[in-house]
Amino acid sequence: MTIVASGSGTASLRGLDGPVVTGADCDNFLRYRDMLLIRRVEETILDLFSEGKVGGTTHTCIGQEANAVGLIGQLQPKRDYVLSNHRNHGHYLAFGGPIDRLLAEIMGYSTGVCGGRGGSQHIKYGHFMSNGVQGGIAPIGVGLAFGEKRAGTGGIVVVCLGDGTLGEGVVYESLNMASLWEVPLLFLVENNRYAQSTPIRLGVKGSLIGRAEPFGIPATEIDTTDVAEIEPWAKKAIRHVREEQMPLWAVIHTYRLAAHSKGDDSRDPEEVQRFAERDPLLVHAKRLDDQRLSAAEAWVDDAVAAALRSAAASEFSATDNQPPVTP
Ligand SMILES: Cc1ncc(C[n+]2csc(CCOP(=O)(O)OP(=O)(O)O)c2C)c(N)n1
Ligand SMILES: [Mg+2]
Repeated sequence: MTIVASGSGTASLRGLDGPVVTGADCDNFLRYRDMLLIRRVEETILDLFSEGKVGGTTHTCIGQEANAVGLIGQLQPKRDYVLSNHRNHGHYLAFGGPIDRLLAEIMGYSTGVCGGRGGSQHIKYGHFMSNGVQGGIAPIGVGLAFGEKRAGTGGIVVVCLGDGTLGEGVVYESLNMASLWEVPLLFLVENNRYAQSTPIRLGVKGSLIGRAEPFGIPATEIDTTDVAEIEPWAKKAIRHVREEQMPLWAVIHTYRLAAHSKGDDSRDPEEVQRFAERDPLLVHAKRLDDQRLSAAEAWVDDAVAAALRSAAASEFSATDNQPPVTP
């Protein structure tokens, strides 16, 4: 295996300055590297939060990285669209968003992806958008997918929802319109079994996968944190939406290993520990030898440190009234 690492602050998982890896374990190496990068970026964000450098709040996807890499990582950033929610950093990074401009955004700098005005939850970069209002992105996704279908681009739209968002009526209005208009929209439901501090048994009644059936929308589900299982399942789901140009409801049963946002965790520590054994990084690391694991760690540390340097060097904050830097 050959690895060429780079320390550019503008690195992204879709960028040209990632490590060039050849050899039989290339795919496994890249999956691991990408998940590790998401983990380290979010740990950095939590550190920045503790240092008082983050305005507002932030939500990490620690424990759910396999969903971002396994599904969002299979999309085409120039053709497809991702509409994410409050827990969006992993989706953004897996879709190719630059690391430094995410960190700058979260710190309120004008060099952030939204000029420092969106913060952690409201991100726009290329074909990626996120919205902190639960379910707020679902109808936008329907309209976007309708437009793509009419334009004949072959692009698809992914709308990311949490289990706790299944109580929002707008999700069902969106399912109805998506089915009526036959749009290429993949509803990705990440069931991490909690909505803030409310366990799913107290917030969601009935079948998760069965919720699309009354609208005539096919559904698929997977219960795993293994990126090597999610990826082929996701490729099939994406292919279905792209080829049929029709909606699909796709549920991943997963677990959030960190707090809902920062420090607000009332879950049973024994339960968290049990799921920590299914940490996607631990699960996938078993497929790589020590040399490859160290190479991934080194590249990720380098990339995150460079991105942080680049973000921190930003001269202006949003309050300086600088125009946003557009992607
Ligand atoms: C319409 C609306 N109501 C309430 C909130 C506050 N809120 C933010 S995240 C969250 C829980 C969301 O749970 P879930 O959909 O399961 O996503 P997860 O946080 O588990 O990823 C709540 C209640 C919000 N952002 N939007
Ligand atoms: Mg949830």
